[in-house]
Amino acid sequence: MEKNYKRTLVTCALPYANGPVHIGHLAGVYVPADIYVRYLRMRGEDVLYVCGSDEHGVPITIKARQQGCTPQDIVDKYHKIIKDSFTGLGINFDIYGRTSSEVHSKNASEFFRKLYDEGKFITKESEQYYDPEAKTFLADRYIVGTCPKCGAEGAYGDQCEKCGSTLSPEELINPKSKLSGAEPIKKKTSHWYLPLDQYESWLSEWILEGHKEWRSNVYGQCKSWIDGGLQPRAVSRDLDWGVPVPVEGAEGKVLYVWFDAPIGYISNTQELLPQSWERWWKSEDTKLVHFIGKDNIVFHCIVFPSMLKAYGDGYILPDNVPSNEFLNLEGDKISTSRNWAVWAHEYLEQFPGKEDVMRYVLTANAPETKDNDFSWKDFQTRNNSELVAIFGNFVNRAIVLTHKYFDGKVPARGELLDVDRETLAEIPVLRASLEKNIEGYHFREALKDAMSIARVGNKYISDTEPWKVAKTDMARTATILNVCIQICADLAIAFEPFTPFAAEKLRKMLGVCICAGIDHRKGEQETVNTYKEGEGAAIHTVSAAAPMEASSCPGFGKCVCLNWNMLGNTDILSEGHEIGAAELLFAKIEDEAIQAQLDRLDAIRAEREAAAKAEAARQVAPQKAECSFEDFEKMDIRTATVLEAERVPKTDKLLKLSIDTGIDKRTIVSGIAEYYAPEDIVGKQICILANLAPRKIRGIESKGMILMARQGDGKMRFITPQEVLNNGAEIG
Ligand code: B3M
Ligand code: ZN
Repeated sequence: MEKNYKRTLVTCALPYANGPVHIGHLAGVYVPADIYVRYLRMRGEDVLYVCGSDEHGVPITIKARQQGCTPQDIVDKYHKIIKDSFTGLGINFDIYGRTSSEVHSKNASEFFRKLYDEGKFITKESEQYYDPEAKTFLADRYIVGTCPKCGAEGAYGDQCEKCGSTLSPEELINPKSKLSGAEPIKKKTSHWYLPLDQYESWLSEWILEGHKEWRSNVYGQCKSWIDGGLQPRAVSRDLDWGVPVPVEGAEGKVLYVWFDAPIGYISNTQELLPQSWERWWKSEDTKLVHFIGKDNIVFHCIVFPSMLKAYGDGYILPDNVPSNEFLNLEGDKISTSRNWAVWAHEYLEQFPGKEDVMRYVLTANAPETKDNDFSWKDFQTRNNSELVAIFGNFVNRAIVLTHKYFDGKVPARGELLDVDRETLAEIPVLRASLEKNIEGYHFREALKDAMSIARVGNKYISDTEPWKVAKTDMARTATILNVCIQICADLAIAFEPFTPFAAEKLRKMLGVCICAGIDHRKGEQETVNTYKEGEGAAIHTVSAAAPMEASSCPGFGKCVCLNWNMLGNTDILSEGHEIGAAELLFAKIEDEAIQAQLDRLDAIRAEREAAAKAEAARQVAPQKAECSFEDFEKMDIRTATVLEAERVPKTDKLLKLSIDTGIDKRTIVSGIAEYYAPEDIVGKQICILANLAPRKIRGIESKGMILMARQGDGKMRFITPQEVLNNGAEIG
């Protein structure tokens, strides 16, 4: 049932501060969330937008160890990189907090303590791996060994990165502690568990009955968890990095990262709004929406809600949990450890001024219903033939012509013809569709609607040809350009959620701004996207680095303030309104820029393939079953010399060799063409198995076998006596 909410709290999954964010993160979580928030803000709704770094968890401690620094150093470094990436892309949270903060530590601690005091946890003793040398329990990630599935070395206790199998430490062959190299032993330890089984029927009713409208991937995962039967889940760990378990006798134990991280949403809200945070978390009038990646579904739909339910005290539950599938890169899974990614901070450096292009492409290609692929060619095409050729081109023509014929003032509109009326009538229809799509979390479709407005404009100006009409009929030209300018204003509104930098540029060109609750004309100044208690949603001009001052608003004094409700009005800008100079909204992306990216990825791929080959070369086949001396003696192995060699026609692998065996001269066909060229082996002394039963290979009788040494990667070499001997010398 649609509820009437008064405000919306939007959270984005807290990125782990153990590495930068990449396009997969952006497409999955942050870009869609930002579209949603910007849209609501333009509607003048009360929105709070919360995110922050997730600074606990084992991967951070491992990274610190690898780099010889402290976990705090790691999170400090990546917190800044991630935060700056978001800002650079126009993703301006009201707060971007940290789970290593004081506020959070206190809050998460209290949260645990209340559940503990009220007996909401059970304790269980279990056997965990322990490093007897380092004298510490080992998280699964700290145990490495041989993968039982694919035989790769260095598989982790929870996963083999080589073959992707999920593992448990028990399955590893030859498990070793990553800390000391010692063989881990099992040791008893006790932990607190949240008995999820007790929340099963409540969850089932709330989600499976009550939220059938959730995306099918989210609903489906919840259903399979609940149908599979929920188990108690440990909420503490033996680790020295995290929020300490606030209970006597819990030395060396911290809260499990997935227990403390979602509480981080609450802590960050508290940090921003110490007085009024509860309004956002404990009021039925608040709509809570969690934007997350698909690997986070169970934590946000099952675990965190159960924690909140256990806590009581009026905490609200999410109204929706939009979650995307994964984005691939050039046909391959994005992987941090394999460096197969486009990193947000690098993109911002390499493509300055193109923040919107990435936002646009990631939305147009969003993996909303299935995994999707990002390719640089597609990126270029979408920029050049959509943003530049449709949106940018239309706006440029409209504004340039308005300057050329009407001195940069919105011309008077005369009588409307059918084509004008029909064109203008399309906008409200697209607006309705756009709204429905954004509100239903279908951002790809919503973007298509926005782009359709630009297509409508582009078609209109091409069909009506004001540059030709101007030669004969200025009044008609005025009407056409008036309509065009209205459509430009529509675009400035409709694209604000998707391409905020271009929308801002367009607003400047049109001499307008956007306001939601703040009136520039009174000279009020508002810092961008900083939520002020009691004042409604913040505004607009987007760049947090340079918040716009009222007096620098191009419309200051005679301001036209756009808001969402004006989208599709036929008179957004009235006759005589002065517009600014034309500027290009988007620039073409040339082949060289794309090629540079493809080259970078090719280099990474080549490096990876070389490493995989080297690894394969190191693999040694296990020893064969025992054979008797008599078995061995049956084999007649001799030295021999290659007299002639030629390729066997129509084959890639076979060489036909003529051999002097000392006993006779004979022909042997051998599969070594990949490793030796015929001209290089004539005259070489080798070893052969002389008494192998003759076989016909490709119609050639082959008598005997050339003995070769073969590596794990397939590379082969002759076996040659250390000094040249007579042919026919026996080996054994
Ligand atoms: N840091 C996992 C992730 O980035 C995690 C999200 C926490 S949200 C409370 O996939
Ligand atoms: Zn494996």
